[in-house]
Amino acid sequence: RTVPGELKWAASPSEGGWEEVSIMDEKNIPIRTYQVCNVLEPNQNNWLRTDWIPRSGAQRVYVEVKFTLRDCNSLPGVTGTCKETFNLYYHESNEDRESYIKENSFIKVDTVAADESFTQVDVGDRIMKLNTEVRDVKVTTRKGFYLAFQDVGACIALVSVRVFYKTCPLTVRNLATFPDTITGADTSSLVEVRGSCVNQSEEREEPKMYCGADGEWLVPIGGCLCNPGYEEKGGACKACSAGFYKAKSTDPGCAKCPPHSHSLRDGATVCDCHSGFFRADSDPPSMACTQPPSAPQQLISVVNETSVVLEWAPPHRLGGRSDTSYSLDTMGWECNVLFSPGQAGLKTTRVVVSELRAHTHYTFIVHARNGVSQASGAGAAQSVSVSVTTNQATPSPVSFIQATDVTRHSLSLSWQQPDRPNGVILEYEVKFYEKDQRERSYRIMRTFSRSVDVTGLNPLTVYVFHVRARTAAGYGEFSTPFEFSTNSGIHTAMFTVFIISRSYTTISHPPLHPSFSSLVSSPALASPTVAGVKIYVDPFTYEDPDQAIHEFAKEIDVSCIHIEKVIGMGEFGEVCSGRLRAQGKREIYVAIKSLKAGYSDKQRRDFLSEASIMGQFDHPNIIRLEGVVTRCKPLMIITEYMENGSLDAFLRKHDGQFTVIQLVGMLRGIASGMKYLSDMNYVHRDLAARNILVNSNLVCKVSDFGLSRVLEDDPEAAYTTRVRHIPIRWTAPEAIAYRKFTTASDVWSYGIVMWEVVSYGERPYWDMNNQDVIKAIEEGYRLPAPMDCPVVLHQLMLDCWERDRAERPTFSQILNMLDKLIRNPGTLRRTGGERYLKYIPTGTMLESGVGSEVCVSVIPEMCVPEWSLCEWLQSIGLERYRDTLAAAGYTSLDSLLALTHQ
Ligand code: ACK
Repeated sequence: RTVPGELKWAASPSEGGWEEVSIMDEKNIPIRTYQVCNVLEPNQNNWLRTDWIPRSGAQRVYVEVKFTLRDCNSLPGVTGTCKETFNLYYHESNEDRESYIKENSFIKVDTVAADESFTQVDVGDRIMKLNTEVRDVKVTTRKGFYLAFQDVGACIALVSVRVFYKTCPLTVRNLATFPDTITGADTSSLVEVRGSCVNQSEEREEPKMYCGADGEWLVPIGGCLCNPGYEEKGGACKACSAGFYKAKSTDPGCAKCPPHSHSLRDGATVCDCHSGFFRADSDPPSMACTQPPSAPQQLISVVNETSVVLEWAPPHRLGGRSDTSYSLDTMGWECNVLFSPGQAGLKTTRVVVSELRAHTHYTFIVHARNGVSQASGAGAAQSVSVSVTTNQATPSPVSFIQATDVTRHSLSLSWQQPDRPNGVILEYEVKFYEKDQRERSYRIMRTFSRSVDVTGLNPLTVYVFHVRARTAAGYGEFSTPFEFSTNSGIHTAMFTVFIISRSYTTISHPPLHPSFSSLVSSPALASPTVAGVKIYVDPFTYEDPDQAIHEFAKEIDVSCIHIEKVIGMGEFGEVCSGRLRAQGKREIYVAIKSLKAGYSDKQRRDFLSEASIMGQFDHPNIIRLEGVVTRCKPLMIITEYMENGSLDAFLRKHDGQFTVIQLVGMLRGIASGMKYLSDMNYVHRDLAARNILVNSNLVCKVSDFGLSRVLEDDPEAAYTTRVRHIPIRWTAPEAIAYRKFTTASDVWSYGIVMWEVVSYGERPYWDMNNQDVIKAIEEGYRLPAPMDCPVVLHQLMLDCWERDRAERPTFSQILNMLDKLIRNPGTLRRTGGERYLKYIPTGTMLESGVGSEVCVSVIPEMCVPEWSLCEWLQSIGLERYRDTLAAAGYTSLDSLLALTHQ
C-alpha cells in the first residue's frame, strides 16, 4: 500500500496472470495493487512471489493480507471456472538469489477465502469490500523467506501485504530490566528471560520472566532490592536524602535518622552519632545513639563479721540504654575473697563479699557501665566507692584431720590451721565419740598445738572426731566429722580429758528495758498492764531469750506435731503445714516455721523472738501462736493455719472477684488487729499485704512479727541497715528519714495496705524505684484511687498518708469509719470505671463488737436502689455530658451499658 513505484514482484506466468495495477482507494488516493481476474478460463495457476524477506531473528512471522474478491455469482457465465479463494505459500532461503518462482519448493500456509466479496466492478460506483486476513508461519531454518500467492481462477486485487513478528517490549519489573524479546517459534512456547538489576540494586532472588507468543510478559519471578542507602522510587533506586538512611537492602525504605544521630550526605547507610553519643557494636543502626551511665548511687554497706553486703541504687542517668551492668573492685585486695553473685557483669545491685580478713579496712568501688562505655572512648566506667572495716570473727572450720600411731586404745590426731584464723588461735578443741553412740556421750580435749594424742579408747571401735579453733572472738565452727577406727596396736598417753554432759544452764535476768523496769517487778509476770490495758513486752529486754520464750509461748512436744507438706520459705527456713494434736484437745491444722540447721545464736534469738512477741497477743485478727518446739531440733514455731496464705498473693489470684463490701470486710479485720496491737503499744513496722494471712473464711490476720524492730538499740546496725530493712513503699516518711516508728507510721502503712487490697494486690507505686518513691512523697504525690475505688476509701487512704503524723487517723477511728461504711453500703457506690456494681451485699454480721471474727464470705446480698444516669455522671464529674447522652437516646444506666469504646 505504501510503495509508491512498481514493486516488481516475480509473477508466473509473467503475462496474463498477476498484474501490477495502480488504482484509487476509497479516499481517492492512488495505490498499487496486484490483480488477477481470469474467471472465464479454466485451470488457472497464477503465482505471485514477494521479494526475499530477511528473518531478523524472528521465529514466527505474521502475514496480514488485505484484498478484495469478486463474488462468482455476480459474474454471468462463469460457472465451473470461477473461484473465490487464493493460496498462501512460503519458502525459506538463505539468500535473495531466486529470480524465478520454484513452485515446488514452496510450502502452503493456507487457503485464504474472503469474509466479504463484492458483486460489481463498476468503477464509477464501486463498492469495494476490503478483506483482512492474518496467517502466521514458523520460520526458523534459514536467514529469510519468500511468500507467494497462488491464484486458481478468482477475481482478486491484493491491496496490502504486511509481514511482521512479535516481541515482548523492554520492561522493568521488581527492579530488574527485561530486554525487548522476540517471541518463541510456537504459539504455545514461552521464552524464559533473565532480568538484570537496575542501577544501585542487588539481586534478592534471580529475576526471571517469560515472554509469551503474543508479546505479553508472563510470570515474573524473583527481583532485586535497592542497595543500602537507596530506596525504590518509580522502578528505580534513588539515594536516601540527608537526615535519612537505609542500613540493609531488605529494609523497606529510607528511614529518618534515630534520635541523637544525623546523616549529612545523600545515600547514607547509617547515621552518625551526635558528639557525646555512641553506638555499641551490637546496636542496630535503627537504635538511638546512647551514652554511658552515670555512677551508681547510694552505695551502702552492711558488715557482718568478715562479710560485707554492698547495695546500691542504679545510676541517675542510664544514658538511654537498658544494659547497665556493674562490677566491683576492692582496694586492700585479697585473692580468696568471694563475690556473690559475682564480681563483674552484674545485673543486680547487691553483692555479698565474703571471706574477707577480720578487723581489716577495705574500700570497695562499684562501677556502672553499659554497651557504649567502651565506645565512649574513655572505656572508663562511672563509679562510687565505700570503705568498711570488717568485724571480729571466729576462725573458719578446720578442714582436714589426720590420724597416726593408731593402737588398740589410742591414736594421734593432727590437723591444719583453719584457712581463715581471723586472729591469733588461742586453743583447739577436739570433740569425739564412738560412732555407734552418736553424740549422746562425747569427750572433749583442748590443746594449744595442732595435734593431740587421744587415749583411753576402746579397741576396734570407730570414733568420730571434730576439731574447732578458738580466738579472742570465740570458737569457730566444728570441722566436718572425721572417722577413725582403733586397732590392736599398743600405745599409752596422758592427756586431760573433760567429759561434758549436754545440758544448758539457764540464768534468769529481769528485763532490761528501762520503761518497764518500774512496771514489772519480776520477769515471771507475763505482760505488764497500764491502767488495765495489757502492754506488750519486747523480748529483747530479756537478757536470756529462752526466758522470754518460755514466758510467752507454750513448749509443744514434737510427737504431737504431724508435718504434712512444705508451703513456703520463711526468713529462717521452711514453712510447712501440718496437724497438731495437743493433749486433751482436738486435732487442728497448723503452720510450722522451722529454723534451718547451722544457725547462729543470734539467728536462734531472732527466730524465737517472733514467737515471744506473737505469744503475747490474743485477738481474732492477729495470727495465733499455738506454741514452740525448743527442746529438740529443728526449732519450730507453731501457729494456726491460714488456708488462703498471704493476702497480696491471694488478691492477685482472685483479681476483681470480690464485692467492695468483701474488700472493706478484709480491711476492717486488719484495722481491728492493728487497733489491738496499737492498744498494746506494739508498733508493727512492716504492715503490708504480704504480711497479712487469710483463712478459708476470708478472715485477715496480721502476722510477721519479725526482726525489723530488733535492731533499734544497736546504733551501728540502725545506721547500716537503714535502707535495707525498711520497706520504703509501705513506710511513713518520718520513719524513713529518722526512724520515727510509731503507731502513726503503722497507720501510713495501713493506708498502703488499703490501696493494695482495693487494687487486688497491685504493687504500690508500680515499678518506680525506691528513691523516686521517696522523692514523690516528699513532693506531695500520693497514690491515686485504684480502679473502681469508692471515693470514701481513697479519702481514708489519703488521710492515712498525711505528712503530719498527728493529722493521721488512729486505728480506732479507722475501724469506726469502716464499720460505718459497712452499715451504709450506699456510701461505697462506685466512682466510675469498668465494673458497675448493681448489688451491694450488706453486712449485718459485721456489726458485732470490735475484735469478733468477721466472716465476710457469708454476708447475704441485698439489692440497693439503682442510680439515675445523672447521679452517676455527677459522681464521676462528667455531668456536662448528660444532655449529649440524652440527645443520643441514653437516658438510663442500663442503656449506657450497651455503649462500646467506638
Ligand atoms: O503466700 P503464702 O502461701 O503464705 O506463702 C508464705 C509462706 O508461708 C512463707 O511465709 C505461708 N505461711 C506463713 N504462715 C502461714 C500460716 N500461718 N498459714 C498458712 N500459710 C502460712 C505464707
